[in-house]
Amino acid sequence: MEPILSLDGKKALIFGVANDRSIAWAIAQELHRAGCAVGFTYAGEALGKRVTPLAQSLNSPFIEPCDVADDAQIERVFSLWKEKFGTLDILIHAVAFADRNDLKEHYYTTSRAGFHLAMDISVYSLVAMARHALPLMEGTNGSILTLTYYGAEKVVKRYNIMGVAKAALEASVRYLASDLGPKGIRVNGISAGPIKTLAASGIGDFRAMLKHHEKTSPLQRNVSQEDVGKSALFLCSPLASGITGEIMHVDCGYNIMSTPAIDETPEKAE
Ligand code: NAD
Ligand code: 0WE
Repeated sequence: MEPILSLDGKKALIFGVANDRSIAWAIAQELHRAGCAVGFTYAGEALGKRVTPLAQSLNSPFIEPCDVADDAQIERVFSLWKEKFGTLDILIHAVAFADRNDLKEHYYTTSRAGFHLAMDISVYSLVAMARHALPLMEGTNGSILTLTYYGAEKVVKRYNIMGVAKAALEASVRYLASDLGPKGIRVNGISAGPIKTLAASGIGDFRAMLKHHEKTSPLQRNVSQEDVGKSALFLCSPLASGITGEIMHVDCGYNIMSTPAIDETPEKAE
């Protein structure tokens, strides 16, 4: 009997691996485990040293630099991919960036340059990638997936411009899903709970935030990269053939809760 989920013969291109704690790396491992060939891009030479051995451990046939702020670099990556493989089945967008100084204090202090930077790297990059992926994905039942966060929906202290960028990213998922649906391409997002990755390093009080999530979430724990990786595999697979334009929470249920009833929270068994 056929396995319920196989991506044998499929090809994925993954943006956003920085190291082995990256959410994109967990997604890559799940896709690879399902039989999918996985290609990678990385943000600069410094990261190339980290990403190359990881990619090689999954026998990756494609490892290229790409700063998503640069149209020419995006163009180059997709044209190399086209030469090498002709088609693309799965595109993973796990890229976000804002000026560190804009992730402190208040939203109203965001400069025009800081606003543009966050929107450019964290939102426009998905639009540009989708446009370049379109001719490679037509007729493949392709799937595009991005990563978002609860700060798009509700105010999360200090997330500031990134919350506004993620709101625009989530709206972009819906507009892209509408544009690309007639070509058979699905576009979705995963709204992940907080995870200690490079992008979460140096964020004040991140440990307190993880504690709060653990106490408040119905599942009484934090999400892992693997939780997100498995849900990403589902959304990119034929099991999700009827799902597009969707933002799926992978957050142990945190987003459904209102004020935490601290006194009623059962102590977690240690
Ligand atoms: P990470 O630091 O491992 O990944 C972020 C990636 O963005 C890095 O690989 C970095 O190189 C890349 N990047 C930044 N600027 C770039 C540029 N100009 N060009 C190309 N790449 C660039 O951290 P992560 O937590 O795995 O983040 C992946 C995604 O998940 C992000 O979109 C993030 O917003 C989202 N997310 C993270 C969390 C969390 O708590 N860690 C929660 C929800 C959503
Ligand atoms: O999307 C993110 C992180 C995005 C991010 C992180 C950094 C740190 C380093 C974007 N740009 C930068 N720029 C840097 O120079 N997350 C969902 C993780 C995160 O970041 C927060 C959070 C959470 C959760 C920032 C403030 C409050 C909560």
